[in-house]
Amino acid sequence: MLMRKVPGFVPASPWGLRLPQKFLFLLFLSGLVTLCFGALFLLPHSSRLKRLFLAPRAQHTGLEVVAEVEQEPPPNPAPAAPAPGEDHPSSWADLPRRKGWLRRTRPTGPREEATAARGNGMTAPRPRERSVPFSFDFSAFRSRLRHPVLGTRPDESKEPQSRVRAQREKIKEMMQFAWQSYKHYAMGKNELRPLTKDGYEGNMFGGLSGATVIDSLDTLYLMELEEEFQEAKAWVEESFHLNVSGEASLFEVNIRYIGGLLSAFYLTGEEVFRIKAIQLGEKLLPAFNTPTGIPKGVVNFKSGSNGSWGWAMAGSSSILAEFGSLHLEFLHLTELSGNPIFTEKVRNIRKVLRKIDKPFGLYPNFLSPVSGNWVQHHVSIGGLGDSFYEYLIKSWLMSAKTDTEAKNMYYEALEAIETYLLNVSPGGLTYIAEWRGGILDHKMGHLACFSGGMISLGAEDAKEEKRARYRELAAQITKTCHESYARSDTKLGPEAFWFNSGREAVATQLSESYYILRPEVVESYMYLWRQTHDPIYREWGWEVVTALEKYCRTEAGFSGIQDVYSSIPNHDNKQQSFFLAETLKYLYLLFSEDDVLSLEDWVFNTEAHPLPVKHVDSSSRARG
Ligand code: DMJ
Repeated sequence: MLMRKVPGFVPASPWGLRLPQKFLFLLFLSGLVTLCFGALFLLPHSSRLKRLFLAPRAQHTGLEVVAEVEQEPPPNPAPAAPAPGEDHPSSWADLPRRKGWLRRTRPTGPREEATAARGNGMTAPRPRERSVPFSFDFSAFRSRLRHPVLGTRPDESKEPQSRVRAQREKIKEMMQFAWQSYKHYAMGKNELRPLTKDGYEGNMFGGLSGATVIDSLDTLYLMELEEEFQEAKAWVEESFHLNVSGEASLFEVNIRYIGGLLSAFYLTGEEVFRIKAIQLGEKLLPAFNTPTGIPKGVVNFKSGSNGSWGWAMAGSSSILAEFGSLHLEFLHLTELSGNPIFTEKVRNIRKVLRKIDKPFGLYPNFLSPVSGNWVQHHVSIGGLGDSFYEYLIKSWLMSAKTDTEAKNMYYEALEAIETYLLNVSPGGLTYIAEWRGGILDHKMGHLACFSGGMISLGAEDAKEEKRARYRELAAQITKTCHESYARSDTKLGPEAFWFNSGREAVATQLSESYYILRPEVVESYMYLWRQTHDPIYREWGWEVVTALEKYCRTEAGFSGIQDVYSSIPNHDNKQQSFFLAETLKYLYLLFSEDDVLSLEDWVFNTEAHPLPVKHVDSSSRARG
């Protein structure tokens, strides 16, 4: 309709509305718009609309680790309550809370990360918080190291071609061969099968792949195998996926994957390793959902449920060596993520173990995660118990000698072991037996041979009157383990050896006569060498190198053997990932200077992945 201009009338709008009508219409319109936008935020399931209307956040392919900062921290932020007996209040986990920080990790990438963050006890975002990227100050960390990571290397052109250098080069060549064989035939699989020339996944890793890649990273770095290191790193960047859905061993994933990634990060500062370690750490958290907080041994990556090994006391128990070997890695996960949850989990394990009655001061191997009671009184410093003791002394060392709770637990346990398990055979060999409710099994497993190194490592901080005793004990146990090698035809040691009926340090049945490329004996040689510089340890180490070359090297990699007492090797067709992580690394270090991965700066996790000591003193020289 055409509106004509009529005198005396207030002009109407082009649509023929008068001013009051126009005002009312605009009021109605703006109300409508407000209502629509409000609905975007208030109605459920509005996330799709939000994505349409709101500016997208930066896209990340991985997990962005964020710290949520309280803009107005409470006036007196309460310090974290120390665990009973804990007298190191400035431990790592306290730090975030003392500063009034609440931190969490926020998944922003693929579905795998979203799944990882669910059900792990992390707190929801709080109002008045903003997100900032959590960053770890890598250069400050490096400046606190007391020694260059790879030592003060002499000018090689001036260094004479020494025997020890040639020995080191030989071990490097073995690593290169082991890696290249794996890469050629099994890249991305967990382990290489050198006889069938293919890969093997196993059933311990919940569908994760590339155990050998992750386990090899730091050894390749240490040996300066630059090209091989880059191959391994590229695989982690491109092909190491965490969206897996199998059942995994908490222990194995922790020591191999998380340990390997943490070390790779601390050695290189490459973010990919830090991010993946944290993501994987989060995937393990459901294992701790038990009445006591003692984790179960198995975690289902898909459902987030947990379980115990069927063989562990009819599925009712968690295993000492498994739940007792998380402390080092979990403290570093907190350090690198800012998320205190990792430290809280392992601190709780400590608390349970501290409180519980220990028969004669000993720690049995099986504990119920439901009741928190021991399930059976089997004590061993070998399989099922071993790395629990190792992590006590290493927690003390890694804390720059502030974690006195760990120190006390370690020396108390060692006293009990000395009193009840230690024996000397009629032939004069010192060994640590196994204890079954008071009855001794006079045997040692290959796994127990790490204890020579551990006791040597801890000798210095023992009570004055015990130091010499522990040094001697470490040397004697290591000598016994050497005997188990020397008494075989291959000069490699069996899986278990006995001290019975006049036969000493030998396996008594074929089922215990195999050698699967394990590291524990050379591990002890390395620690004893660093402590004593007695050339015998290098001699013994070289015997192992020679035997490995002769009996375990095949056309396509190294393999375990089924009977160390047969000089015609029957290979088991498996190049274990710990051979690259541990055996070759410890051998290489045995023939290196003491300041290469110096024990003043690093502790090795139970898979030989170096983790840095938490130096608080920043006055030391900055080194790289
Ligand atoms: C490795 O995975 C670790 O050393 C673990 O603590 C025990 N078993 C193997 C090596 O033998």
